[in-house]
Amino acid sequence: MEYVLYEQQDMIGIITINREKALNALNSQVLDELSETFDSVDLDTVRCLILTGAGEKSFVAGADIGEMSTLTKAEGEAFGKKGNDVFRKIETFPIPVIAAVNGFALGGGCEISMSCDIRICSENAMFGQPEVGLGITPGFGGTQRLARLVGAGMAKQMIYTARNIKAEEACRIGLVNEVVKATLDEEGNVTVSAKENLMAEAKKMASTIAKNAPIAVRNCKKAINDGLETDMDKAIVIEEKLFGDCFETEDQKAGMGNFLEKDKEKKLKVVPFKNR
Ligand code: DAK
Repeated sequence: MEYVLYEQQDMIGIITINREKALNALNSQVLDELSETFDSVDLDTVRCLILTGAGEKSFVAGADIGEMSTLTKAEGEAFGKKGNDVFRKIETFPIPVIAAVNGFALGGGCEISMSCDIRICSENAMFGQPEVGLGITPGFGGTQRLARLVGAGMAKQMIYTARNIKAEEACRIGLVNEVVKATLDEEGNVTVSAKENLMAEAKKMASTIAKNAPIAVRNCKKAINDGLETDMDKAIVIEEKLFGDCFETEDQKAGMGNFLEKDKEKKLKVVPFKNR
């Protein structure tokens, strides 16, 4: 693939949008390649994904403005559908996806990060929905997911003003969970870049998730996502069903069995969780 890289490290898959010259802006080809990459993830061996952008400067600087500028209404709609299909694929992907936001996350960049389960970012990250300045509305779910994540008031302020916010503010309003800094020596020189530390942190989080029971983790993702789309009475039924689904699995038997084991050694033994 030209614009998307994929590598698997143990039980973690790392997807990198690799169009650094255009600050990893999303054109149709990037969206197609992303879709294919997600489709090809080996769900028997991968338990958590990390999505990031190539380089130190930008995660994704939005949809490709050059490509969009000449679209007709029909083509704009088709482009919007392509993006929305990919973003929804990420959101409903069976295993968790962590966005490691390494710089600009503007427009479609902010939106793709919001379709991931968890966002952590480097200290130079910048988030925003600049669309109204370009004469359009956020079209890859921004009006919906931002309001759900940070509340309607804050989402409206960000979208109506088209103002970009820095990493610390994004963390304060709950758009990202954590801001990762560069490591400096005593003279203040960078010894490890923020991007490197960000990827190390993302991998640490991903491997913690990967060590837990995969069926339970998947069911938690589905329960949270599906539950948020409905009222509490229906949401509780969704939870009950997915809770029940965990029983009689090898993971549940081994997880609870080890805890109940009288032998202290066995009790603390890592459970050999299975993907079934
Ligand atoms: N698209 C295309 N190219 C981009 C780009 C983008 N979004 N952002 C940056 N680039 C390119 C620049 O054109 C430049 O290319 P060259 O001139 O070197 O060929 C290269 O990346 C480096 O950018 P700059 O020279 O501008 O770098 P600076 O450090 O000076 O500035 C910046 C960085 C991120 C502040 C600036 O590049 C910038 O403001 N970029 C645009 C950010 C933006 O407005 N993004 C939101 C795009 S709107 C839809 C669904 C969704 C959407 C639309 C429709 N439908 C349902 C139909 C989504 C819309 C968006 O995302």
